[in-house]
Amino acid sequence: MELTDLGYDGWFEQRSDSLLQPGYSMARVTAVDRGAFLVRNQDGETYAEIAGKLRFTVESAVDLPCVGDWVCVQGHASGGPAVIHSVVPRKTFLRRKSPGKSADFQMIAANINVAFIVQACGYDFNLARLDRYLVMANEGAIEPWIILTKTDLISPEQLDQIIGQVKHTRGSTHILAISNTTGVGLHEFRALLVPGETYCLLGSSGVGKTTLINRLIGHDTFDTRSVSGTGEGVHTTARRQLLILDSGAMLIDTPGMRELGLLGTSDGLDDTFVEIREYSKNCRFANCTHTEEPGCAVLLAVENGTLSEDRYQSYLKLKKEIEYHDLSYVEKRRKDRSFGRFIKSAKKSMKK
Ligand SMILES: Nc1nc2c(ncn2[C@@H]2O[C@H](COP(=O)(O)OP(=O)(O)OP(=O)(O)O)[C@@H](O)[C@H]2O)c(=O)[nH]1
Ligand SMILES: [Mg+2]
Ligand SMILES: [Zn+2]
Repeated sequence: MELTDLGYDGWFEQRSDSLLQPGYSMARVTAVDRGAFLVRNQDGETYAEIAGKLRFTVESAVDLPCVGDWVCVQGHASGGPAVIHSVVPRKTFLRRKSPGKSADFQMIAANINVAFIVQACGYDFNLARLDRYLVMANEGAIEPWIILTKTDLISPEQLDQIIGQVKHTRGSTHILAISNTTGVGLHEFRALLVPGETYCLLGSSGVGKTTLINRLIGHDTFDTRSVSGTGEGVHTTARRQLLILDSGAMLIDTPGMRELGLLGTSDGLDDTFVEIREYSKNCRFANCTHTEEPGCAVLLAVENGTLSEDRYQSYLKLKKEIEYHDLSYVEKRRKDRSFGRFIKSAKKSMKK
């Protein structure tokens, strides 16, 4: 297996040249589990650790390797753990805000071509949550596909209705309905996967992400667990890992995300609500917030029914959330800096 089979190309080569030192080699991160890594290159897969220097110089957790990253390693063929010295810039990424008050981000995966946003028909299907994932994919420059699973649990009419709902309001997004149980749609799903490209499965716990992978591989390699009707249960998949299918396509399984109330910057928002961006060009004020301004073309579209109320509310909610987090991020940085200055001057006065 060559590096190109793992997705390495000129884009990464250009950006890794200056990072490679004698004795280093390129490898791709295939699994991350609480600070332990698996990396793979033409010589195979091995455990890896982060070099102390890398750990202590990163400014934020997002600068540490995540699954899908290209990294420069030392001692890949040594038999012991390889040492990761640097992370090559990411072509695309999936990230979210860290849970809790901190304004930092958490990387989910990097260098993904397509994100499969998985929702189970029935209890799990939720347009607002879908939008969150779409924003996340768009922000990271990743093409999203919506995969509806468990179609065997609903009637064909119900399925038509769900698909109609998605197409009507999120028209441009690709959608595929499957059942891991009956096998419907699996052939079409397989046909989407291109050798050498990387795909990521995203979605709540219990929607059937790992089951889908097991179906593709043809045997139950990875643990799955049944869930109650409401989807309540424990996470089955505990770590993020990249698998290489026989076809040569790569798939990243992720643990289900319980709460996705934590989005990144507003970059992804406009690309997700394209029609709102279009309407807003006709708002009277350039800085219109589309909430109360006179001459707001977005409000007008809601009023005359060309923009659905639910879509508009979804937009407002996500916009508010993103702005809140953006602000807290800027504030945090400012505080960090002034704290740094405080430490410095304290040290100086101690020396005196
Ligand atoms: N009826 C039906 N059940 C399914 C389908 N796909 C998966 N399941 C069942 O749903 C349960 C959860 O599936 P998993 O594959 O573990 O779900 P997951 O998305 O990987 O969950 P996490 O790893 O916790 O994020 C299992 O009991 C599966 O057998 C499907 O298409 N139809
Ligand atoms: Mg799973
Ligand atoms: Zn407006």
